[in-house]
This record gives sequence, C-alpha cells and structure tokens, in this order.
Amino acid sequence: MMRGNAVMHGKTRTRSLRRPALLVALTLVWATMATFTPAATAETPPRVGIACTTGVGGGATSPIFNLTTKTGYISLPDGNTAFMWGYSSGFGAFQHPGPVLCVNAGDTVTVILHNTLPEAASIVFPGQANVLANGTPAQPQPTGAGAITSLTNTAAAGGGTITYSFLAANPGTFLYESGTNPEKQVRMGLFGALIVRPSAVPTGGAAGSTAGEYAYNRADSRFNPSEEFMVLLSEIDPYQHQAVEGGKAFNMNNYHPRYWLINGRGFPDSIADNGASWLPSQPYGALAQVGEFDRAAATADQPGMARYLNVGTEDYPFHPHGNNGLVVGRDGRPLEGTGGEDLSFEKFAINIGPGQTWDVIFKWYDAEGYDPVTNPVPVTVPQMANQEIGVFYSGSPYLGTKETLPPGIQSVNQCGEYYIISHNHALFQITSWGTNMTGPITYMRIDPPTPNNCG
Ligand SMILES: [Cu+2]
Repeated sequence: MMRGNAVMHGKTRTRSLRRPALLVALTLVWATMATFTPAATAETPPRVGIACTTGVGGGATSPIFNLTTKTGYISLPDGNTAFMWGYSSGFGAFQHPGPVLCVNAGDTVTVILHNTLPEAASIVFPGQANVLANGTPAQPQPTGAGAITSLTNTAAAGGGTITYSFLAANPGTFLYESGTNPEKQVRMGLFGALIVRPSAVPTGGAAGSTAGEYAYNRADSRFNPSEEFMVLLSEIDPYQHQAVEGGKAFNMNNYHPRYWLINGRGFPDSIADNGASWLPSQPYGALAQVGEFDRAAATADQPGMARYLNVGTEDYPFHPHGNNGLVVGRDGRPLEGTGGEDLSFEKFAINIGPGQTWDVIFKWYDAEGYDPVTNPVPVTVPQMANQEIGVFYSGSPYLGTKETLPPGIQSVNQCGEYYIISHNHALFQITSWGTNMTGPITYMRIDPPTPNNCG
C-alpha cells in the first residue's frame, strides 16, 4: 500500500485530478481502506463542517466561555486508546480537542478557566493582544531565579479558576492552548481553535451577503458558510501520555510522536459525522462535503473554506487532492500588502508549520464536463471484474451516476458522489504507531448538482 501510495503521488503532481478516470482509481484504492458507515441521524451541531461553540451571557459583543480542564481517553485507529487532558466546554465531559470558540471581530471575549488537573494550567491566545488575567495584563510567571513557570497567569491545581479577557480585534483563525509546561500540557491535549469572524460585510462586499460569509475584512474572502471546515492537526507520543497518566516524569529528549490526528481523530473516524456516537470524547469530524461549484453562477455560488491549524511540533505537509486552494490568510492575518493589495496565492500542498494557521478557499468543478453520452471519459474504464471496488464507489466515473455493482459488493455511495482523499503528505505521519493509512486522512466529498438523490 505504501508503494501504491507513492506511485499515486507521482501522478497527482503532474496530472489534473479533475479527471474522473483518476478519481475512479483514487476512490477504488483509498476507499478500500475504510469500513466506515455514515451515521443515520443528524446531530444538533452540523453533521459536517465546523461545529462552533458560542459564548453565553455578557451581551451580544461580550461573549463569555467557561472552559474546564478534564482528563479522559480518546480512541485511536489501531484500537489503542490514549489518556488525555482537555478543555471541556462549560463544565461538560472531557472532549478532544477543546471546543471551537467562535466570536466576532470587535467582541470583548471572556474565557473563564476552571482547572481540575493536579498541576497549575492556563490558556494563551496567540494572535490576541492585551490579554487580561483577572483584570490585569496577563504575563509570564517568573520563578524569581531567572526562569519562568508559565507563559501566562495560571489557574491553581485542583480547582483553581482564572478569567482571561481580550478584544478580538481582527478576523482570522487562531489557536488557543496551554501556556504552562506547554511541552507537556499542549501535547496532552490542552488546545483548541478560536475563529474570529468579521463584524460587518467588508467594503465592496456583495449586496445581500452577511459578515459570516467572509474570512476577513476583504470582499474577495467570501465563502459558502455551509462549506466551512476545520483541519486541526496534532500528534501524540503514547509514552508521554502513559507517563502522565501514571504520574511519572517524562524526558522530552525521548519525545517521539507515534500518532497524528485531524480534529482529534484518526482515519477512518475522521470522516465520521460530528458527534458520532462511538467517539463520545472526539466530537469533531473532518469530512469536507461540498457541492460541485457552479461556474455559470459565479455571483451566486461561493467556494468552500478550510481553516488549517497545526498544534504539533512538526511541519505537516497536508494536501487536499482534487484542486489547488487559494490561501487567503495565515496566522489570523489576511494575505494583503500595505495598501490592501491582494497577496493570496494558489497552493496544492498546505505546508503548515507548528503553531501556524492557514485559511484556504477552494472550489471543485468538473473541468472537463464529462458526460456518459455527450462527452464520455476518453479512456477505457475497466470491466467491473477487473476493478477493486471500494465501499465509497458509485460504480460509475460520472458524477451523479450510480451503476449496479457486482453481487456481494457493499457500497455506501448515496447518489453518485465523488470522494477525494485529503491527507498529510508526510507518509510517516499518516500512521498510527505503524498502522499505515490511518492518522490525518480525510475525504472531500463532492455531491452532484442539485436536484440530486443525496438525501
Ligand atoms: Cu496525496
């Protein structure tokens, strides 16, 4: 499988992935790795896409979030589990990663941290200026001997509380994470995403549009809010987690990640719905489900949007197959010149470094307009008997078309939709302690134009 993967990657760099024939190959090969069955019931959060947690109290522009540190376990693709620390939403059960905090630019955000851990803990908000802790400027905590114990003020062990507040001045995608022993606490799971949306439609924005349709205060950062996705990348060294669970010291010189996750899940759990019942502490799926972009309706149809975050210690060369993306922002700042010039750029692989965030707008459209009658695929599609058929394959290379599959073949394809893999391109990072083709892998699912039978 590793060899096949490498071969396929050679092709992805030199050939258009909009070609259904290649899609067939991708779907067939990759989909055979999964045995996932989509959940049948809708969840309160959106079934796919970003599941925001919004603040309560404090008024419309002063959201308040309560976060509580908790311990718990997550499921990993090789059948293992990992002991974790996490920020829970409110006073709720342990979850990994922490809740996705969604606010608007101009909001005064209050985050109250309740710490149940056996050591002091904290939160830093990279990208936010003038953070207050209990009403005074947050600052590193000195030992008095020339060292610091924390990058910011802490909540004491075993029940301490601290209140952070800041003005969310700029739209963008940000991390929040522990500033206390981060080499331990962040690795253990004390992190999450903070999304700041524009407070108003940007100058030059489309009539009838809303502020939430824009990534930044730029009219050219518009996207379809129903096609907004999070790609939060992280890593786990199970020996570190075992040591913490047992109350033992861990020598960071021995740190060696063995698991890599996307939104706190490995593949194939990564493509399960938000709130999937068998992942009670891993609420966030990573399936990017989009419709075919309608190029004929450019003023009405908007692209999708993926917010990438790297909370690990290594570069993650993540890349969605299928198309280039347009990088419109990094680290919570729009890519623009001092005069507001558009400095966005197209990119295939999203080479995201530790601590970075990237905002990427993307489209998928059937560039060749393949049609079984008027414009058939110009290669011979192998007979069914010569195909290795994955569980996501529709039986046809044509979007929106389903064909009868051979007896005994189980298919979860609903309506002739396509699935394109999106994954970390560092192949050692898409493993789970040696179990290959797991880790930070997900799919982009492309639904045929409406009306369709996707249900
Ligand atoms: Cu790839």
